[in-house]
Amino acid sequence: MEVKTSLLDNMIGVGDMVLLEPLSEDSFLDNLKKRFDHSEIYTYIGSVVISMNPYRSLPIYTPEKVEEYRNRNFYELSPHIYALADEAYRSLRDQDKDQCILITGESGAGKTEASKLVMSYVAAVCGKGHEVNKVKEQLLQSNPVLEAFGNAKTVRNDNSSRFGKYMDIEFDFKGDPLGGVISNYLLEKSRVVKQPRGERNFHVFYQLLSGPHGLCVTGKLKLDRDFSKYNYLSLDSAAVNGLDDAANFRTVRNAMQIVGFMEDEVQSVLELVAAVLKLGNIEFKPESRCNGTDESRVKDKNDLKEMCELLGIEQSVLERAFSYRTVEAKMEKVSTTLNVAQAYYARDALAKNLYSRLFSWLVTRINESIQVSDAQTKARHKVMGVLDIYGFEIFEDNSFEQFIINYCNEKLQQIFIELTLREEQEEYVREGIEWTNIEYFNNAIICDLIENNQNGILAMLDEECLRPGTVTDETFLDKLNTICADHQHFESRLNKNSKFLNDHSLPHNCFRIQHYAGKVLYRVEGFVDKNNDLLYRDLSQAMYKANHSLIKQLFPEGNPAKVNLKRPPTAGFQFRASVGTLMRNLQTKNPNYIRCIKPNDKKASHIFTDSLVCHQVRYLGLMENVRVRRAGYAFRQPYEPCLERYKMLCKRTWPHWKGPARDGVEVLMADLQIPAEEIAYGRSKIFIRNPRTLFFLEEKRKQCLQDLATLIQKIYRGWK
Ligand code: AD9
Ligand code: MG
Repeated sequence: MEVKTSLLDNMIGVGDMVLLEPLSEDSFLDNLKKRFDHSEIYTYIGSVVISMNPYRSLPIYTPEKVEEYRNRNFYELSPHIYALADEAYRSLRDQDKDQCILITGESGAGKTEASKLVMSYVAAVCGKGHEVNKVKEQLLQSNPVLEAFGNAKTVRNDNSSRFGKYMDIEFDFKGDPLGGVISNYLLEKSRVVKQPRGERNFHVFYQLLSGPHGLCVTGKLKLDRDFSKYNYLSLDSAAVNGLDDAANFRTVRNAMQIVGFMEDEVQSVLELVAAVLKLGNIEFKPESRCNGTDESRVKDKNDLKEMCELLGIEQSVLERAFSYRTVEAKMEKVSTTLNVAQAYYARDALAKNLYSRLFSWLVTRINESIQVSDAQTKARHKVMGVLDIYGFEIFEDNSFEQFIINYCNEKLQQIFIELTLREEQEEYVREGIEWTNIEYFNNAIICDLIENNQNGILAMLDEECLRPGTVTDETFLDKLNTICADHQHFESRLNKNSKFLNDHSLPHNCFRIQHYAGKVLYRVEGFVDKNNDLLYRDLSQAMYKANHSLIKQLFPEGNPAKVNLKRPPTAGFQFRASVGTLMRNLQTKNPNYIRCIKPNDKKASHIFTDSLVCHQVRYLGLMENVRVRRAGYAFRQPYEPCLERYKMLCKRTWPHWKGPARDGVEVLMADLQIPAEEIAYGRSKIFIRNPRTLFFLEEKRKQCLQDLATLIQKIYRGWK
């Protein structure tokens, strides 16, 4: 039987880690390696799918494969992401259970590819017809658009998502897709103005410069094809092997059209992208004033002129905003001058804001196209959410962004713990099945350290950002040191009583958090600034005045009628709120997990670096996951469907069993001589300890169906 060869073949390791004998970290890694060496990139832990990045295209995503996995049970075929997608989709369609697919793993592990595989599988197996196909196409084509604007080449991944994405796909009662809603999380906007060595800016900049001559060079955009002409494009890695920017640009434009962007909208978007490039080329020089201070002046006005022409901005207004800043004090407006450093700061802040607001606008615009109509919303519909979000990050230099990303991962781990581990245990209690408690680390304490409303790190950062007087990253760190000093997951040297006083791996300008995935050292420099995320009002007003409808929309706070608006919420506050919403959303759904693992740091196929994989296995909590699964029962099913499926295997239950389904199942199992220790009878479900027992039942059933078919054929021939 196929099941046996795929899940239990010694040559290629076991397909379900629950079956691993003996279980240890070494045998776990060994099994992954064995399978990886045989191009078996998927392995289960019960219903969780581990996905190893093969770094090469494998022939396992063909339409034939889709057919193979369609309507089949999880254990029937060898492990595959399609099995998970099929299970989730059928459970949504047939049992009315909203689903979410949670994909985690570190950068380059294959999350985005996995999310696209799930989406394309579901698109292939769900409804047909002109309207439905249009919806599917729009949902799928939103990917290249968002990837062009939100992905970039990094040292870890040539197509790294620099934003988090959650997409709810909505279906009608028949399981046909109606539309969707995308939420985006924290675009890494600092990349717009500066990229680490060996990395690129967002793909779209290079794509546009590689676009048709008439569009980017001679047309309104007046761009130079030479990447090195632009300050915001890093010089050392502009061209990436295997990335065809020109071809990708065509794909993106085509995708924008399918998603429903109008030609003039596409043009506006490209104007904005071009404007960011030109903005980066504006440079400043000091001009001495009689009081001995320096005031900033734009050096060469050509780029400024071109940028202003492109966006319909009055040149003198923007020029002034790079030399002066209006501060309001006690209802009075005071103009202060900007020095050169401040002017560069203002320029970069404007570029980051322009780009990140454009990105959010794109998401909103895509949502307008793919959203489900009011009438459809009112009708009963079902939802499948797909979460593709940055994995845990531990770099040499960790800043505000890593802090926020790791916070998000703590929250996801918490959901994982809550839903998988705790639910598992609670189900046994509910079903009245004996269960020895498994100890597991609950990371709620770390989430609390970060997000507690009163004394959490984010709340204290906000307090510091809103406090009048001189606020610096150091004053923020001081505050942390006094308030968090005793927290068992917080480490810092500044506090006199700190037990880390002599820990020289912990510099003075840093704090360290012991995350569930490991210790991370955060440098506080930039925390206050990034959390504040302020744009000088003169700049937002200059943007609002633009004779360009898109720019105007992006800077509503520049409207002079709204000057007295309250300060916008901080970046940390917004992120915490959106993560909170996301968690509440996920908690209402049935979770399906894909845990992605990167086999090596070289983006190479066929290389399996043990230490790297081991690290990921640890911080994804996979060993814990297997332990819980093994301590309990690998498979469970309510009595009715179980009896219905297997009743043909026993004369006493076939064709009809009169009486409670549970009694029928007991009779059936006794008749098949399934050992008592293999089975537990819960209040509403049967629990099967080992998947092998399930294989045995499935095999028997298949045999029985074959015998029956042969018999029917014989009878039929006899009649003829
Ligand atoms: V990041 O956090 O966005 O930086 P991801 O999303 O985890 O990261 P991604 O899905 O982009 O990683 O995968 C990285 C690269 O690995 C892809 O561009 C592919 O070249 C390669 N990859 C990943 N999964 C597969 C696969 N199933 N088959 C073939 C794959 N190649
Ligand atoms: Mg990605």
